[in-house]
Amino acid sequence: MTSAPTLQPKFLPTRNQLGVVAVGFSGGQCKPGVDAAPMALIEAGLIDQLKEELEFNVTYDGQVHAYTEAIPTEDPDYRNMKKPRAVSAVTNALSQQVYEHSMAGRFVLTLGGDHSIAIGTISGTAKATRERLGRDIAVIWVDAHADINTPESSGSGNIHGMPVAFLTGLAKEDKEDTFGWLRDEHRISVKKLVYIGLRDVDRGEKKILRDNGIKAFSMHDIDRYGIGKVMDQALGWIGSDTPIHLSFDIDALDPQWAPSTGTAVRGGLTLREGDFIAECVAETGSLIALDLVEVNPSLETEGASETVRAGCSIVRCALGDTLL
Ligand SMILES: [Mn+2]
Repeated sequence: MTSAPTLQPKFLPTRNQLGVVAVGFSGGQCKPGVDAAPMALIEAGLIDQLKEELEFNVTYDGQVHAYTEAIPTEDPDYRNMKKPRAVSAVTNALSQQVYEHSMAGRFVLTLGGDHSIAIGTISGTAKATRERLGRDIAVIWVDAHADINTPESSGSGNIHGMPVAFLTGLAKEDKEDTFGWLRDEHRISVKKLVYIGLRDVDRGEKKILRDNGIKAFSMHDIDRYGIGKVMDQALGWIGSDTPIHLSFDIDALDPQWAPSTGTAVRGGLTLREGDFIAECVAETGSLIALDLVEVNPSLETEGASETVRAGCSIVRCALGDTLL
């Protein structure tokens, strides 16, 4: 297919060290099946492609983590959150795994799982990057949704709609067993957060985005400027000297390309626009971690393999695959 990427990463000691974490967790929302995504992506050949075509040296423990031992039997709603202790415990454990890969100088690829897991992945790279490089990370959040509800502003109580609020500190933690483990070293600044692909944002979230001056490129911006200019602006906002964590929700893509996902919204990115975002971020040489979340192979029979295929393509593009 293509030759191995030639880009030299700026914030990793070597080009080709990759840590993979497979997270089979669906407790941040209500639909079962998203926990099967890592295995579907791996069975579609993703890790083999990364090894063979992109020449990555992969560190992967061979397990899809469900963290069943960390999930409490009793988990009543708390401050409107559903399964708060389960999501807190899982993301805490995941944060440590991602931190260890990142401290070892590996690019960290996390295969979700629902988007609540980003509380674990981003907190892990934020902490490791502060310790390893003394630097704050930037986050590019590609999604139909802003996922920035606080427990109080959320209508559903599903925590996969809240990860950005916890990561930025906009949602306050007040108990040790419900995200009380999140410390300043785990957090990200609202100034270093950029959204791309938004089109289903709650009223309360719009206010949060406005009040905090958060940079967001909706589908309207993509229609107006085209994805090329939007990426120039998004990456310009972050600057060329900041490590980037890319958190990619497959529902950013239009359901035409990725129908098998829990909260599909029409009017989304084309397959190429999704790949292009990943290619542009890869070209910066600043990317240190990637999440691919919300692929749910059980929701569609025919659309599932297409959705998995789209997910694999985005991961390959973010890891340096190019068309020529
Ligand atoms: Mn999301």
